[in-house]
Amino acid sequence: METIFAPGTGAGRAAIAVIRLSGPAVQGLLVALTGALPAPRVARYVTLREPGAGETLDQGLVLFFPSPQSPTGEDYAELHIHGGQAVVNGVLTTLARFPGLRAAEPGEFARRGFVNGKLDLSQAEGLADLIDAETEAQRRQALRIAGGALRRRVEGWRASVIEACALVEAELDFSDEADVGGFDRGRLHAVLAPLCAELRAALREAPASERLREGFLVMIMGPPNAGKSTLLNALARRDLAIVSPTPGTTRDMIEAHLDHGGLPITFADTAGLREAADEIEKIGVDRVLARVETADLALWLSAGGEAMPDAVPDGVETLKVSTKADLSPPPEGWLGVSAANGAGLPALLDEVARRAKTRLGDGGSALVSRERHRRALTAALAALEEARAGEKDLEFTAEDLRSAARALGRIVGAVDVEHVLDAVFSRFCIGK
Ligand SMILES: Nc1nc2c(ncn2[C@@H]2O[C@H](COP(=O)(O)OP(=O)(O)OP(=O)(O)O)[C@@H](O)[C@H]2O)c(=O)[nH]1
Ligand SMILES: [Mg+2]
Repeated sequence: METIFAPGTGAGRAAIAVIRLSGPAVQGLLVALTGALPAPRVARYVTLREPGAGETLDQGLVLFFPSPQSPTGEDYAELHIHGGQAVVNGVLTTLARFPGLRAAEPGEFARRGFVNGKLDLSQAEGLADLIDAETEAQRRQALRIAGGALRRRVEGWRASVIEACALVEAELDFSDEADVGGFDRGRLHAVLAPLCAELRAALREAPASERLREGFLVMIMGPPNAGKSTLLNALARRDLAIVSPTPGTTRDMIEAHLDHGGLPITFADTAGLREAADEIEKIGVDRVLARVETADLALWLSAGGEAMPDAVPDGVETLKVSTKADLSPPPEGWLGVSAANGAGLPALLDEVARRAKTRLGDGGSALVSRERHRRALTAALAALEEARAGEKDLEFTAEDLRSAARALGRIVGAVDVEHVLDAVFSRFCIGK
């Protein structure tokens, strides 16, 4: 096993940087760098010297966690050094020259922790989300999952499936063929019915939790010159999009990510909808129409009460917003806003937030926050429903139950396999 190292802190100017190390060469390296092996789990202030040459690299704290009580389960150390780019580079260069050491791949520390049973796959994913969390509700959800909330539920479900499987397999093992028809399906049903209900309930919450990870997407749409870009800038309180009296100014989608009361809301400014004047504008308009299908809400902006064109797909939730309220009052049924004097903006934000909250929840009870989890749960539920229906021979029922257990095992990484692990851990940042 090679020993890996990577900065655990981000690049750029900072007071301190933390370099993480994990693997069998850690002890030898610490002696070579600092002159002695520090006591486990006690911070020690040391001078780091280049092994051999003896040149001083930096002074800082060193922490040593012997295997197996470490984040990776291996011998593990952290060097807390000065955060200057040259200091960090100097230490990294020295580490790379040390025999048996190499730079870590993205997610490799977490992966070693997973392999050594320090955390399961769902917790590793929760940790990755925690690092990416931008708002309070996202943080709450990620922390629950990193803390093992999903793992505990999935393990409970898996235990019930295995119990049901044992019932069926005992029947298959100990009865002769003729008796099998007499198997008491009632007991099986008693285990499976509540289990299916729980899986169904967890799946019902999945769309909200997945949306919370990704954010609530609001498309700002309308005819050219309606004031879409001006509204985006006013909401973001920054000059993100170009504003001009020329119709057809915006072509690309421009997004602003807002944290509104802990909810992640993305507003996207778009090209004005009309018969496009040129090829580039047409591409812009096509993109809007394609993207709006995945949006949670469309704001239809117009200064003169123009209706939404038929080209906009049905089924998209919309809110009619009358712009430039400083110039003329909104028509009946429209929410009036003025980016010029700020009128109506708080009401608009409140209305968007109200809808976002309904759609996203607050992360407090969420479990199934990823498509990977949702697919596995859906597969498990389908297999359990088959088993519960009891229309097939017991051999098939046993196979259905085994396949449900496998599907659940995939969520926590108890079964399967390298390609899932590669996919999950490669999306982590380096040093995680
Ligand atoms: N009086 C007034 N003028 C506004 C308001 N909002 C936007 N405008 C003006 O309307 C014009 C068009 O604004 P934009 O925000 O560029 O409009 P748009 O909908 O993004 O236009 P396209 O990108 O061309 O589709 C600009 O001259 C803005 O200054 C408002 O609330 N009040
Ligand atoms: Mg614009």
